[in-house]
Amino acid sequence: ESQEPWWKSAVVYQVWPASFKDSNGDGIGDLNGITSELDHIKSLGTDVIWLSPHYASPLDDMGYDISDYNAINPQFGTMEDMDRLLAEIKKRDMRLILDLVINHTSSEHAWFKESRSSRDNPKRDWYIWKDNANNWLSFFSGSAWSYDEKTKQYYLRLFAETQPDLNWENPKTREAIYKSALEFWYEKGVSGFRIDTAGLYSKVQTFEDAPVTFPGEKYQPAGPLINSGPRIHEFHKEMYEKVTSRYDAMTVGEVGHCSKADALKYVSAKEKEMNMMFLFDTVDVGSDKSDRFRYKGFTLTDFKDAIINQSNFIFDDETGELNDAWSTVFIENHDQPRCVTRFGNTSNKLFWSRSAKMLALLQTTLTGTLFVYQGQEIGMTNVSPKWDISEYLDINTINYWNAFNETEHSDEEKAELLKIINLLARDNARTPVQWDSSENGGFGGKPWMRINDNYKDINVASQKEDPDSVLNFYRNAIKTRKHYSETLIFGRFEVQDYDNQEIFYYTKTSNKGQKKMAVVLNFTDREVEYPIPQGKLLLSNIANNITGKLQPYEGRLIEVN
Ligand code: ISL
Ligand code: CA
Repeated sequence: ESQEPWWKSAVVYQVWPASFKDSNGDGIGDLNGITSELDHIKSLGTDVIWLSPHYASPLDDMGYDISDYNAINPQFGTMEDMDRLLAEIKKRDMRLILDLVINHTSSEHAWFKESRSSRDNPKRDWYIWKDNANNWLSFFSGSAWSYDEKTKQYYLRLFAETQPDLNWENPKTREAIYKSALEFWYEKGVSGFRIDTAGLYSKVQTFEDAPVTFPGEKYQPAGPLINSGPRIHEFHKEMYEKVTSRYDAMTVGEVGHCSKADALKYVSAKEKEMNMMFLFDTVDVGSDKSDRFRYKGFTLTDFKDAIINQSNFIFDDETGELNDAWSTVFIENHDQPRCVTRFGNTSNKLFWSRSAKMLALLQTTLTGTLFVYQGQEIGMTNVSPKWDISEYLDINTINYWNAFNETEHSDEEKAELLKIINLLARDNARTPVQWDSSENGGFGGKPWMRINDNYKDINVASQKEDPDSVLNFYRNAIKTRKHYSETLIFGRFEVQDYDNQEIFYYTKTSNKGQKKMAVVLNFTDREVEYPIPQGKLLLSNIANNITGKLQPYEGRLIEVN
């Protein structure tokens, strides 16, 4: 669509640097490794690369704990490497967006070191210091407050102990954030940001206890006391007005959960805050919103609801026409398990390949800006359930497991939690990308995190030239998406046969009324008889042998007119 901004039809590929590719053999992915694989990224149909944090950091939360916004983590490379990466991205007609982590810094950041040095330090108020802690639960288990011996006060840290929350109430703090975290990089030529924890900056200033969500627990999710708080839209408007509006930028905020009305406050164009946001309806399906490891499972209708919620706020309730807001399409990122394990079937090679492609068909036919996470394009899977808990390295997983073990549990309860961890832990997305079948999967030196055991079967090299591979299916599906953009990227989305627990059937209709398409996906491991809409088959994950029945995990895109 020529009148639409470029970022609406863009395909974004997310790179998580520590595990993408290691160019110097130290076992840690790096910027030069990314530069060396830009042709692979481009070959997918990528327009934008989103780079997860590359900044100086102790890596307690793998870079989401930044100690200097204007320096590169030496383990990932140098500023020259960054300049070269950016130049090579532009050479290939792609753009780069960075991660904007501004709810908190690392406790190693100079601002926090000053802030904690004395109660009357000019930067004391740049963070949130109190004489008493309340009952707020950290996203990484336990209390959200840490006691500082030296000045005898508590500081708020919604994530790890080493991730103190910045005080957005102080205008000087906000100015400093805009200058060092945003302007510096815009001036270098990046095209925007993925805004980390974009809903958390405005805390209810009474700092009162949160109501009980989890009975019997000492700490409780702070919920609306920290999410989309009283001044959140004022802060985003200011950031937009003072910085973002001066650039041709793409911004995508990580918001998580919110109502349709609240969603529009963030992403309606006239609000001038951000372009689009990530909602977690799909990735949190089956889990408690405040604790993913409290997992109950879900039905296909729950899954359909989740997909609906992630985009319905961009359509006018009455006319069905697009309004001035925009949404995202994603099913994986660095905080999520692998979609083929979670929503597909990895029990045998045929089901693995077909269900990975079925999920690709789902993703490439939904309305919004499409995001693909590294390794998703080759159907990388969760780690083996046989992995010992000590192989998991993510602070989120480790803290949760330790907190759980502070109280007595039966062997059964322990085994149950380990199963859920294996299904849902962030570690699943963080194993090294599987480039080929050589030692360490072609990633580089002995990786900092154990590579997935299946790298000999699932890797880029073996899929590159195979026309039936998951990788080539993604490439084709993205081509199809761009070719029929009016319908697939911008079209109206309507779920049909909502109550069906085996088949996910929806239609996409161009707002200009020219094309109507049907997508039919069999989410079961069985052959299913189904009245498949008639029309021209545009894409399918079964090369031949198309019949009147749907094969296990079969998916079809049909032009119905
Ligand atoms: O993954 C989660 C814990 O199970 C989420 O609660 C996650 O922490 C939340 O979505 C915020 O995520 C972002 O900020 C975190 C960082 O750890 C995540 O990697 C990042 O995506 C703190 O910066
Ligand atoms: Ca390296």
